[in-house]
Amino acid sequence: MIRPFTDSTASLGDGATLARNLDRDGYLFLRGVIPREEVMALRRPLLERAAKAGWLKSGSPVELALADSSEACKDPEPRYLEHFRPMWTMEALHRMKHHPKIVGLFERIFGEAVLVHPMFVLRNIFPQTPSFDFTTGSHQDKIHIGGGTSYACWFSLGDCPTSKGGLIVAAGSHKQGVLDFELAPGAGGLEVSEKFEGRWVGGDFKAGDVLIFSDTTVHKALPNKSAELRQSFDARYQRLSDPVAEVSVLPYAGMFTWDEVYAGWQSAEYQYYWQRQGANVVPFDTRYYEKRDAIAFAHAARGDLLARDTLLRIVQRDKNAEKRERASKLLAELDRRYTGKAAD
Ligand SMILES: O=C(O)CCC(=O)C(=O)O
Repeated sequence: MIRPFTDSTASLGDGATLARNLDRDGYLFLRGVIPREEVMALRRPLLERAAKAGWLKSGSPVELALADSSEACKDPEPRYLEHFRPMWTMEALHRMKHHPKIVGLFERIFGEAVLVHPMFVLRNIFPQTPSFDFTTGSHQDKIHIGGGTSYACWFSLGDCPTSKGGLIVAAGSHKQGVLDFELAPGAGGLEVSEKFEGRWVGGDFKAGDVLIFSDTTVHKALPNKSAELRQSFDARYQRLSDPVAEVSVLPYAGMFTWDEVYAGWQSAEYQYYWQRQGANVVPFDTRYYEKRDAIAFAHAARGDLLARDTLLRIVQRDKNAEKRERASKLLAELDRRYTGKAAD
């Protein structure tokens, strides 16, 4: 059962209450933080890109975001990343991270200067079908983000009723540190072992509503049971005085350099801004990824397809050449076994 979010909108201007609620519950649900028209203005070019990628039903109005399920794909598949790439470099999307309403909110909560993580995620989640499911499993961001304590700001690019697969959180789950996890098929590829029955809270999002949660808050998505592509945005924020892991100041998944990202931008205001701010960049703590990868290698050795996305991530992103090669071989074996083809 999912209980409704505790709505903290009435305390939007009161940093002390927001900080107290965030510490108590591990999340804040806030209505109308970003003006609706600004979210909708950002949604339009992203949907146009999705249409160009063939992800939307041809002939249907772009603003309806009706997905073409025969084109369903997901991160980190190469055919997803090919179209994701020009989306992620969009200047307007990066500018949104710095929205004064979001940064102001964190300034009030922290009572000090905020670091906006340069790295953020744009999600394009196709509807769940019998042959496709990319529902994000329950996880904690700390594993992927490292560094000091950071907080996610998640919002949907457009309205997102629960049927369209919005995010839900396990209230109070942030107090137990990093929890044990297993591999999972959804975004992020992991799932915490504890079920948190009776602790889940959620609700419908209107464009402009945001969900804030800490890097140890367990959260997951609901399945996208609508006919639409669910596009959403999640960026991270922390105290400027806290350390930030290198992975959070690099572009998405090592896909490009910042100079490549910035190539078509009009303004330099949000380019390399964390360097001017003097962010305290530290190495990424790889211990959780080492554990994830060991689990994936064991699954792959048993011929379990669940390992595939993690193997792909290792091949695309791991710094260790030997590990990349091992993952690449196992990937090819899995693909031969299940499709009769080599990995794409
Ligand atoms: O949007 C999703 O499905 C996943 C989002 C998420 O896990 C996050 O923002 O950390």
